[in-house]
Amino acid sequence: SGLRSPTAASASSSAFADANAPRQPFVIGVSGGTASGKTTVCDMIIQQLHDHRVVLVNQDSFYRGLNTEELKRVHEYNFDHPDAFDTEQLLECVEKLKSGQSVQVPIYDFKQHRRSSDSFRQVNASDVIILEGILVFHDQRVRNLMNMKIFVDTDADVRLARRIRRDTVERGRDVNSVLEQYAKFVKPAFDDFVLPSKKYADVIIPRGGDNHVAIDLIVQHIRTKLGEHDLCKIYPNVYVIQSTFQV
Ligand code: UZR
Ligand code: MG
Repeated sequence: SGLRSPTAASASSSAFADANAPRQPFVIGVSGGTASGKTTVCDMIIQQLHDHRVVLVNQDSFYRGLNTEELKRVHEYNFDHPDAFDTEQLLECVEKLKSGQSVQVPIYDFKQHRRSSDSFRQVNASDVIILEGILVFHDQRVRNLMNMKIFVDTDADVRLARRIRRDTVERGRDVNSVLEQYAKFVKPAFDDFVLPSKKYADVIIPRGGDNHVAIDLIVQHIRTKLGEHDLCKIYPNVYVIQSTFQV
């Protein structure tokens, strides 16, 4: 007969692994150049998935705090280089969330270039984890934790315009320093590290948060994926039979 115990059936079919085991969260990576609309895309996805538990983890939170020497020469510090982030800590954090544990995410201050020494943000287990940042596709180990990778593709002039507005209004900079930093670090690092990581994306969204069609499609896909797991939970046998065909 086609019926087998869930454990036997799942031996070679990881997607339908033990139906009684707690399901793993669906991890989405959202990358793209600075001020491309990553956060907006994430917010729109979260809004549309209001009936699920979704958490957003920003790579920015894992910026290493600058020491006194680095702070003195902050204009020479490259915030757009992969080494500016504590990737080991980010990795550990996402691994924990994926296994259903809650984590403490650091709080980074863009004005002081420092981490808060005494406070963290508690992030709890959830159905969907969104990992957002300019370089979230850079490290292979982090990439491997993702079930879906989205690259937000917005023209460089649009991004620079937004970046100027955001850094002067929200991050306490003056226009000259923003432009200088852009030419010296942001643009070269985009060309060297961010753009080459676009090839890992499953989906590329042109025009960022303005692209409602793309966001609808992505949300539909996530819902389908979450729905599969729900079905698996409610009617374990349906998948036991299916997975024997797959073997
Ligand atoms: P998004 N960044 C700062 O400007 N200051 C900091 O203390 C830390 C980071 C910038 C960083 C990068 N670079 O371009 C941007 N610079 O934050 C990434 N220069 O943020 O993904 O929201 O654009
Ligand atoms: Mg952002």
